[in-house]
Amino acid sequence: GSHMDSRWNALKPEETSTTPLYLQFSRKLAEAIHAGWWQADEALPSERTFSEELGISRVTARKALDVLLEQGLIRRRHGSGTFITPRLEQPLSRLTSFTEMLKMKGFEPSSVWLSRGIATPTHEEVIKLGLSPNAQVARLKRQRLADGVVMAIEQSSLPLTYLPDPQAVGSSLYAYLDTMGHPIVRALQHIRAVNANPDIAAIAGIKPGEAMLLITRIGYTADNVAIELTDTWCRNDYYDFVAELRR
Ligand code: 16G
Repeated sequence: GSHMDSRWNALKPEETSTTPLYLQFSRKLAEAIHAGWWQADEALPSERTFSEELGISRVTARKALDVLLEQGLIRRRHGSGTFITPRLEQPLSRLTSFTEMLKMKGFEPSSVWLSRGIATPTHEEVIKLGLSPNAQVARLKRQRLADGVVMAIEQSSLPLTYLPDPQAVGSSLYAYLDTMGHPIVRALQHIRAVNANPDIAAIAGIKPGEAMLLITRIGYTADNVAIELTDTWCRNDYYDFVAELRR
């Protein structure tokens, strides 16, 4: 389209730069995506178009696109090209699990376990879960992925009495608690902005110090027992939290 014409120039690698061409191009393209040149789910120009318009080889174009695929900014779909990854719009007024939310939005959820086991609770866990002295917790830490891209890092703690076998949790904590007869039916959530510390940044695939939203959820059973304390570090480039307000 004509709006692209003026944009090709902005994507052209600089001849004087010593940075490899594919890196220059992938950085410029990432900036363009962040600047909103394309809509969510819109197809990017093809490798061939990039190569012809920018005077770079197809190998260079492909390598640059591979960098963005790796970062999750774009996705490849059914061999029909690359598309801008849409942001996940998560309603704030509904209680859902990651697995339920992602499926509802048409993403394929998955997790990578970083650790899960039995731990001595921190002071915060004792207070927020109302634990008795000497009580232990099941602690689960995982990467949460949408279509293979890390969206969030999550650490959950539950009283060991409610989750005696942390290893038994499958892909969904909420589904597991449902089957165990302790569904979470209500939750209290706090949301705040944080700068990713080096540990979280490394496993979230972002730079240390980058902005993230940290959501702390306390989940309650129907008997009003707090059995879940979860910290979710959400990548700010993938999440939009949405609430409808009325008056
Ligand atoms: C969501 C919840 C988290 C809960 C998890 C269960 C937010 C911010 N956090 O990620 O508190 O533990 O879902 O998901 O929404 P699962 O059933 O897929 O394991």
